[in-house]
Amino acid sequence: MLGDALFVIPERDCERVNKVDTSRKIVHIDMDAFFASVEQRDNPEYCGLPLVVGGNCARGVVAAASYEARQFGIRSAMAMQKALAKCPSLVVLPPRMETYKAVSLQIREIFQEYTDLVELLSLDEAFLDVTHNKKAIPSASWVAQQIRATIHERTGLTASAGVSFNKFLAKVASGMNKPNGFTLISPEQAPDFIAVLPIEKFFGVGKATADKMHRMGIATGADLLRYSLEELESAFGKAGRTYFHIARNNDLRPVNPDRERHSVGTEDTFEQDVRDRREISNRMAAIAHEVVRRMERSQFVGRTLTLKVKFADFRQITRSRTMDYPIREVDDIVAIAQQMFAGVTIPPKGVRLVGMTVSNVCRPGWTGWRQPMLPFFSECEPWTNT
Ligand code: TTP
Ligand code: MG
Ligand code: MG
Repeated sequence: MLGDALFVIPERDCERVNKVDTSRKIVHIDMDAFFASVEQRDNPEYCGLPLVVGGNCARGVVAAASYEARQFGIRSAMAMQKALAKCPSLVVLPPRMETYKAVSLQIREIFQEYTDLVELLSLDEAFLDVTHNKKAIPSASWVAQQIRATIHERTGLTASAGVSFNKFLAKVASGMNKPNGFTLISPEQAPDFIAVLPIEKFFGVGKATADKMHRMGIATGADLLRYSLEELESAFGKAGRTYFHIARNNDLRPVNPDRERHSVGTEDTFEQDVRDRREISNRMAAIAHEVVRRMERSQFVGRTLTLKVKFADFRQITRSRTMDYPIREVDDIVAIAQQMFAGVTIPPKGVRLVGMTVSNVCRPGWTGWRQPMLPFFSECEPWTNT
């Protein structure tokens, strides 16, 4: 019950029930089996195998389970011992948070190519509001599909997307055809969709609330509709109001963009592929100027420089270096980038694009990612693989 109380939609974000706002276009994107998929990508020998990321010790917990592991009934937050009992051949890997954070930055950059209205919920998911998108784009569904394709192209990982007119529906939608799925819930479909939706899938309904609802004869959205606002409030407190409005598709919570920038960068696609190393260095200086201009504009200072080089055959490499001081100067960026570039072999057909990004923000008060993590790191040394 305690956890459930956190999920209350503020009163201002619910509307009078006879005036449902269906005008917004909200996209929710969530990576599939995130930590586990990154491990399968980086260790191809584990592709297709039941695999979990988490603590492999007596008190370890599963953080992420591959879809193959889920066929054995293994889920996030399950005790590792229980998971191993369900599938003795389970591959258990320790988390590599730095790698997951790097992928998270990559997908965040992709989201921001479509809109500034991006609200990150955790390392692997975000809401986007594309109602008033500046780019001339055909539809929110198109944006969602483009983002999924770009994520796959740049990271080798799959994501699922949901599109609807409010946050609740968009998030439920993205979970409906996982993995690698896409679901649109239109204003016309929403009432029927909510009517059959099990209450376990409702915003903020945990096990205790679900049990109580079942005792009250509430199993689906349609059942919720039979209860008045007063009845639900008296049974569930403020959360009752949320259930009342969600059942009527009233969820006006705005997408709150995360104002904290995590990186500043730019890239240059050359008009013609370039083979000459000196010519590329000159282009790098121009890119560095632009990066510094953007950093100054957004008052951003970071410690990591990432150089991206795309070759004529579209192969792409990235090199990163983290300094023990804030990177602010054009000369600094050029020097670091050139050091990294010195180790890159230019193929005969040349380079198509160079990009530079400064990340690893050094602003005071930065508190890092908000991903709520389970305590699977502690007490779990040393690692042993099964
Ligand atoms: P989720 O998006 O909830 O799950 P997922 O990406 O593993 O699988 P799905 O395809 O169902 O979306 O969480 C993202 C990552 O966050 C997950 O890979 C590992 C981490 N995580 C935890 O560390 N603890 C948890 O309890 C959960 C749920 C996730
Ligand atoms: Mg996920
Ligand atoms: Mg998620």
